[in-house]
Amino acid sequence: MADIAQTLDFDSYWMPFSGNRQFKANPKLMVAAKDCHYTDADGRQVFDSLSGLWCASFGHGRPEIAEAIARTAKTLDYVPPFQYAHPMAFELAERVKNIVPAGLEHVFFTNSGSESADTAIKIARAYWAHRGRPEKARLIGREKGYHGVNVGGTGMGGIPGNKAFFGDMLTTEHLPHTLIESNRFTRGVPEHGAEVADVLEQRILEHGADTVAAVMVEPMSGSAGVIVPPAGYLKRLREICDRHDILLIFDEVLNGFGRVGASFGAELFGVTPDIMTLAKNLTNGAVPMGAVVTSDAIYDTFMDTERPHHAVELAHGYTYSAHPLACAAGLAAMDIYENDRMVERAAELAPYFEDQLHALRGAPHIVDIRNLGLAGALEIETAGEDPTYRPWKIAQAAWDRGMYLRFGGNTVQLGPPFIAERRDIDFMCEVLDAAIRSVD
Ligand code: PXG
Repeated sequence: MADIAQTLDFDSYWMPFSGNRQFKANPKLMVAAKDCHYTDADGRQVFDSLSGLWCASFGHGRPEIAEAIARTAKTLDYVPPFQYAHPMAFELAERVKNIVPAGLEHVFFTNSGSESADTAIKIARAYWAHRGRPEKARLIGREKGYHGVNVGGTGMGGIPGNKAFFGDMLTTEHLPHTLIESNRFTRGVPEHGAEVADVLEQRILEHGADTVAAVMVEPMSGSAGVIVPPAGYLKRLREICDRHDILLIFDEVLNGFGRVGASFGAELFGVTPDIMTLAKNLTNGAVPMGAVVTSDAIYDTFMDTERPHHAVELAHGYTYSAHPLACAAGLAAMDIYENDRMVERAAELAPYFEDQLHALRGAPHIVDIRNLGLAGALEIETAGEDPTYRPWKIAQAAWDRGMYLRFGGNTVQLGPPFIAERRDIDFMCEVLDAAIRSVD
C-alpha cells in the first residue's frame, strides 16, 4: 500500500459520501475485482459483502460484460439519444420490459438511480398535466426512504438531516416508516404493521385526492438498513392509491434483479406499481445506467397528445441516456441474469444467509437483525451520542480482517453477490462476529 498511496495526491479527489479526512489517514484502495473479492493495494483478497454498492450482484469481472463494452467502444462510442437512436437501446428496453412484472411496458433510460428517481417524479407530474389535472402535483414519500441525491430524490427521501444542509429541495411529505419494535429479530417479512399504510389514506383525505400526484417508496428500504415491509403493507398502499386515483412509484434501484430473492419487490409482494425505477444490477455495476419503466396508461397518455406529430412528448432526457456502452453492458448483464439463473441462485442461498445472520444474535451491541433475500442489516446500539460511530468502528475491524463492510446510520449492511457460496457466507458472518466483538 505504502508504494501506491505515496504516489497519490489525496487532496485533489473529493470523495462522495465519505469521511474524506479519515480515509486519507487510513486509505482503503482497491486495485482489482473478480467474482466476490476485491484485491486491495497491499495485494490482499477482500471479500465484497455488499456487491460493490448493491450493484455488482452477478459477481465482479464478468468477461461477457467486459467484452461487450470493449467491442462497443470500438464500433459505436456515442449516439445522441435525442431524436436519434441505436438498435441496442431498443433491444435492452425490450429485455427489461420482459423481465419486469407485466403491466410495466415502456422503458426510459437514465444514468443512475438518482436520475431515475427524478425522472419518475417528473413523469408523474407531467402525466397529470397531460390529463388536464396539473393541480394533482403533491408528492408523498416515506420516512427513512432513499431515492438518491438529486433534487427530486432528496426531497422524496426521508432523511431528516438533508433539510439542515440543503434546505427545502422539493415540497413533499412523508409517511411513517415501518420499523416497529415488536418486529425486532424477525426473519424475513415481519408480521405486524400493515396498518401503518393507512396513514396514506388520512393524508389524502386531509389534502384532497385532487392535489396528490404520486406516492414513492422502496418496497424494501435498503440504505436505511434493510427495512422489510410488513406482510400486506404494500398491497394496502396499492389499494389506497387505486381508490384515490394516485400513482404508485416503486423505487427498485436496490431491490431489483434478484436482491430480494425474487426478480423484484413488486413480484415478491404481488403488487405492481405504475412506475418502477431501476439502476445498479441493470449493468451489474460495470457502466452507470438507470431506467424508469411505466405502464401503458402513462406512456399512452403522452403519445395520445394532440400536439403536432413532430413535437417532443416528454421534454426530459440526458446526454448519456441509453449510452451505447451502458446498453452493451446491460444486454450482457441481462444474458447473465437469465442464463445463470441469478434470481434462483439468490433465492437458494437466502435461507442459509438468513440462518447465519440470525445466529449472530447474542453478540454484543446488536439490537436488531433484519433480512430479505440476500439483503441483511444489523442494527447497532448507539455508543454515547453518535449512532454512526460503532458501525464505522465495526467496518474498520472487518477491513482489517479481509472484508469490505458497508456501514450507514446505526446499521451495518450485507448484500453479498448472488454467486457467493455457503463458505463465503460463513466467512462473512465469522468476520462480522469477530469485528463486533472487537469493538467497545
Ligand atoms: N434509489 C435507491 C433505492 C437506492 O438504493 C438510489 C436510488 C440512488 O442511486 P444512484 O445510482 O444515484 O446512487 C439508491 C442508491 C447503501 C447504499 O449503503 C445504497 C445506495 C447507494 C449507496 C449506498 O445502502 N443506493
